[in-house]
Amino acid sequence: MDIQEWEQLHTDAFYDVKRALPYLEGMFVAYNSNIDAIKHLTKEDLSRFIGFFNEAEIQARVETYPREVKEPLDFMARLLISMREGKAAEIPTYTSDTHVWLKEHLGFDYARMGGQAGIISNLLTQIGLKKVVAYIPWLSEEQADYFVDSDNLLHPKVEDGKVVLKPPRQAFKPGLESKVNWIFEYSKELEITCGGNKFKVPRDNRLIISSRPKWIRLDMDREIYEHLDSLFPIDGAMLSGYQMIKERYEDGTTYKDYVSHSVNAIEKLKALNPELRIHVELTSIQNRVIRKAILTEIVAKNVHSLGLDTVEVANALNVLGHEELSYSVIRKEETGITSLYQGAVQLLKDLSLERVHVHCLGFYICVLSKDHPLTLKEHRDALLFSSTLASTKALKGKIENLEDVAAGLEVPVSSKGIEDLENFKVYCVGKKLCTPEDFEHGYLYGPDHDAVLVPTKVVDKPTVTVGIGDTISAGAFAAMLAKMKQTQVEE
Ligand code: 8BR
Repeated sequence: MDIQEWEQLHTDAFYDVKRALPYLEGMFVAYNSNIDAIKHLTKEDLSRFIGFFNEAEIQARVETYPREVKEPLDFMARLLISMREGKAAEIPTYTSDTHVWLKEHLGFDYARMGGQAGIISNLLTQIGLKKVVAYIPWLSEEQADYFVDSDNLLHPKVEDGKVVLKPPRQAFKPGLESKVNWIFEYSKELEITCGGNKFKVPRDNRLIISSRPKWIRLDMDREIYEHLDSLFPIDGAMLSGYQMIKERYEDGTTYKDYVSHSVNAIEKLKALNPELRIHVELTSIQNRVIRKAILTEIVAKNVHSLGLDTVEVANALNVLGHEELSYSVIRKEETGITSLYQGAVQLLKDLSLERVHVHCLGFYICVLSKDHPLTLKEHRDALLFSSTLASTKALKGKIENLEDVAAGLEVPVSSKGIEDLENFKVYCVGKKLCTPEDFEHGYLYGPDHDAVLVPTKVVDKPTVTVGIGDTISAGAFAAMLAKMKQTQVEE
């Protein structure tokens, strides 16, 4: 299909999914949200910043490649590494000292909702789902302000031993501190001189210092767990934030406690509605023990759908014992897309999933189990709908309602994405996964799975890049569920 046809399919899919969304009763979204403090770094900021340190000490710290920010010098070192390579990075900090220091020495340009569950809740609310139930175990008063103020967004609150659903601004826990992440964005071509070294930033990217206060637990309040039925009716759950689980806590609990609580919550949700679909949104998880536990104990067998990007596919394959495939996904050579597809199929099988949605710049791959209830055309519509949402987000920085998304429809489909997919055609036809005609439609039929491949809309000069992955996964998952509900009702 040529680019014009893909444009038309995007438009048709958008209006089709828009008609299906009202069939959804509700979506549960947990666990993580935070406040993102954003600073776009200028040349002046950087030289002022480097000036706070001894340049030889910065270089020495760069050599040690700190994996955690314990003091400001660790941050400085990782910022330089990220900028030198133009590579996004996310590093944890467990103390609030870093936050205080950054606020005093650098400050931020603006703040916004951060964290996958926070972003997804707001998005689903704004695209008009009937009911979104967000659950953030550490909802502070300040954090609650970053949730959209709208009747269709609710949060459980324990009142007189009962669980009631209230707008987040009436459901926060008084006295809690807020979790504030810092996002340092930098632009291509920025010149850096430090400790006698000089380099130019190769591409726009970002470094995130993610705050992990010691008291935070990825868990569900007992009363809410006991009364999960109060959240219903819901058709789906989008769960994320598991990367925040630590191996050990000072109070003697370990990751095993939180993994098993999470599984219990999933089991209970499914028991309350056996038709309910559960999606887990992955992000980079540095700790391999945690990464493996999340995949093999929470995701495998308990969950239906997984959303992730290329790097996360490689990371997941790596801990599941597929090192070679993992390296060929990450190397991104010409055969990169073939490895990515094989990797997604491997994840579908290893984790007994119904759906694996991989988003890349310019195309998405969605691998499906054979028994999935929708047609490949309906899955394709769900992906195209999310591509339009993503382009709106990249273009405008936000999506306030479905009318805003008209702007996204004007964004052109990526010709590079079409070209990347075209390079994959020979493999697919050769392996008898499809006929050349099926491939044109984006449909593959494997021996034990199906798949949909679509080129997507890409904004040339995006306003933001943070949160687009979550927007893609949430948009596609909600669209898919809506189509499932619509089909059930109309049958
Ligand atoms: P992660 O943050 O999870 O990596 O997801 C980012 C996703 O955003 C990419 O996979 C890509 O699909 C999408 N994206 C990016 Br990055 N820049 C974009 C742009 N300019 N236009 C549309 N989508 C974009």
